[in-house]
Amino acid sequence: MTLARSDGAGVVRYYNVLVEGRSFLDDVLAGLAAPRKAIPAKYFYDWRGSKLFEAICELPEYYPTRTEIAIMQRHVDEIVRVLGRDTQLVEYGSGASVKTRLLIERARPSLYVPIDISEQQLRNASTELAQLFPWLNINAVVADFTRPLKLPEFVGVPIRRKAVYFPGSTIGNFTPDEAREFMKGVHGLIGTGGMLVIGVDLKKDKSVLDAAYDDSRGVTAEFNLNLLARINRELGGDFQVKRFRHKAFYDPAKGWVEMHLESLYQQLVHVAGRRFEFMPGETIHTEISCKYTVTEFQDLARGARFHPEQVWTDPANLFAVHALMAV
Ligand code: AVI
Repeated sequence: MTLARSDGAGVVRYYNVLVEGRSFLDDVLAGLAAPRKAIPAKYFYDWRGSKLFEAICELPEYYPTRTEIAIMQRHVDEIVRVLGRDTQLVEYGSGASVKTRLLIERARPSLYVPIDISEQQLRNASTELAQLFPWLNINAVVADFTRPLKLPEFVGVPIRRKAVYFPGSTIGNFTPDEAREFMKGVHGLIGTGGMLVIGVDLKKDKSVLDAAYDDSRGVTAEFNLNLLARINRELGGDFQVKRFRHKAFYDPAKGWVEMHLESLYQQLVHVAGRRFEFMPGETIHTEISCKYTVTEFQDLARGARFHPEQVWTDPANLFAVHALMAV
């Protein structure tokens, strides 16, 4: 555990509970060797990928971010009423976002625990929050929340209830089965009586979803293709990025958006001394983004022993924020 304080700001305690598991290299080599090539979406977020994702959130076609913010702004007092006071508020994601600030300002948690895999992002966001809210106790945890997680024991603050805030519809980047398992993990973390406030993108017209994931300015394409550039930078790969194209579409039967990187030619690529062949039209599957109706998500939550307490949506029914209680 390390401590940091900057002038006029609160103290931030940092913990690192990253467990050595499969590395970026392991996952890329295994993913490219598979009969249907795939690389986990969590590897989008190097420094450049995170900047591109911020740019996606500002795009006219990418409605989720601004819609979720509007829901939070309109309903924050009701959300805080459901959460209660003196909570230990855990956030999946390093969160110095508008949504997080709003929730912290109104809920005034006894302890705020942001969790992120990127230590740099966690430090930047926590420093910013400590300056904004000098009264706030921050225990920041470096961890991979896509894997089972056990938090360190935090001491010295009165906690009436544990709550998790998981905004951004990041839950959609898991398959429904993975999402249920993940939520069981959250249940274990907060215990019976704990609350989960989670942003979930709603099912909607295919044309809206196709545009949201294949925007006219090509920012999402750049975000997806940056994965190949990252492999070149960090793993000594020799992808010729221009020989691939971004492909994204909503599959109504599956209820999710799929993103792929499609090879435009027959070509050979090397990563860390291994050789991979691509046929024209062959793809690397890079992401799914599941969309749920309110009832579908509530059913999924029940499967992880969560009781739906309340749900807030926007007038156009684009996005939902669910409050769920662990039972
Ligand atoms: C982070 N996640 C919720 C985004 C999504 O909408 O699934 C990632 C993203 N991929 C393309 N655009 C945005």
